[in-house]
Amino acid sequence: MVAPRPADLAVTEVRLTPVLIADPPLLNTQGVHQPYTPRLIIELVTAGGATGLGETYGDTAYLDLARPLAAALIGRSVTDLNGLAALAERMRGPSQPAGPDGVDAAGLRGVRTAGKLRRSVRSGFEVACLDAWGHAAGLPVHALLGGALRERVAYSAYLFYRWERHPDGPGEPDDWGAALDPAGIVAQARRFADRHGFTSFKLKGGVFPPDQECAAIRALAEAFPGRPLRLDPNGAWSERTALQVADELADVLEYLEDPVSGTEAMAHVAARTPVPLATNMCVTTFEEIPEAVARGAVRIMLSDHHYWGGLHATRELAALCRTFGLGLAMHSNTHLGISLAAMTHVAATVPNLDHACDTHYPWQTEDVLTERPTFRAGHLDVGDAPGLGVTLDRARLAALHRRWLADDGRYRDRDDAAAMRRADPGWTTPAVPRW
Ligand code: GKR
Ligand code: MG
Repeated sequence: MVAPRPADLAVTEVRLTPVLIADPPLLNTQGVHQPYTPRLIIELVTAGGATGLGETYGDTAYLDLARPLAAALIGRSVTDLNGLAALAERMRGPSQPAGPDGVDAAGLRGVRTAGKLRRSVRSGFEVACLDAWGHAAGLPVHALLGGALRERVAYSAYLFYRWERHPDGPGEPDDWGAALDPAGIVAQARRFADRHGFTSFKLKGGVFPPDQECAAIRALAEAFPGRPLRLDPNGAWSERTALQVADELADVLEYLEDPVSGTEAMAHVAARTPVPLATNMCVTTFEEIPEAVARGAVRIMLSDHHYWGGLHATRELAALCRTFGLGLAMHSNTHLGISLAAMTHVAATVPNLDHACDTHYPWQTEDVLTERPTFRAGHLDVGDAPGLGVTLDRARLAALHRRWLADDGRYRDRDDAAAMRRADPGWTTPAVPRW
């Protein structure tokens, strides 16, 4: 293959397509997933005719930032990722907060700040640039990141308490049934293991009183002896409760994820238990790392390339984790196959990927790709196809975009508490700590 000429790598067109994708009624401490959730699909075209795909959050605040960034990208090279980062830092969207705007009720992603919004949008464009560059050069994205260190990436089953049906309209029904007790969670885990070969399991907690969630973890430990288990209540517990749970489950937990809210509380718990603590909530920016390290608040960082700013930022985070002796794995939110491919490529290049990555993907029955990524024995193959190695299904994209267009605004901004109020009109987002 002839190397692309620099002029061929200039962006000539950017298409932004917001979509609504089906989501099951998964429970978390803030409420329940709505029947549909927004994502943004980004397509780039270069002067040489290469195309690139990216994906990020699709809520209004992200779209408002993506539009000016898309316009500003025209004429720039897909290789200019540092320039993209600088450009994104200068962007302002109409609904973008000027500073910290409190806890992100939609995504349990820690505090949503203007900077984190910008980085989440930038990450979608960075992935699209890398995909286009890879197509132009005939190289996989992992090669553009320095090369894959492994041929496959391990993922863990992401177990959720869930209802059988949405309280908020029919959505797209599935055949998983309800899972509201230890037996239901074990049945769900078995199905994940049978279907995808997962051998480690994460339970989303913070939904029921902690003794019930401990019983579910115990039941998993009996059903899958010796398998790595994680419990993540999204900061819903007091320090006292967190220590009780850590004590109770110390022999079976791989780690406890965000048992309490905030770096200070995490540090207090970390100092009093041998169970490792992981986070995707109290440390979600580079600025938050020094305090967390100084206080010994976390042992494992759960990166999310969306809000850390992309695949290069994920590698920078990995380097800091190596420096400070912290473990690294990956967090996920509801996402499609483009983001899963991006996670897999970057994960393949990180030397210190110490734990299986999270993914919501098996819960997603819809995608915008012609072919869904397939888990084998709980892993995804990294592959050497150019770019991300995925192909857009235009008909599916158009159908999911039509759903977004037809929406009256109810689902365009994820709101788990609003969905919960359909079942329980008196529901308010619980104060922290909840237990
Ligand atoms: O989708 O309900 C959910 C999760 O709670 C998600 O929003 C979190 O961001 O999975 C995430 C986590 O690990 O905290
Ligand atoms: Mg988490």
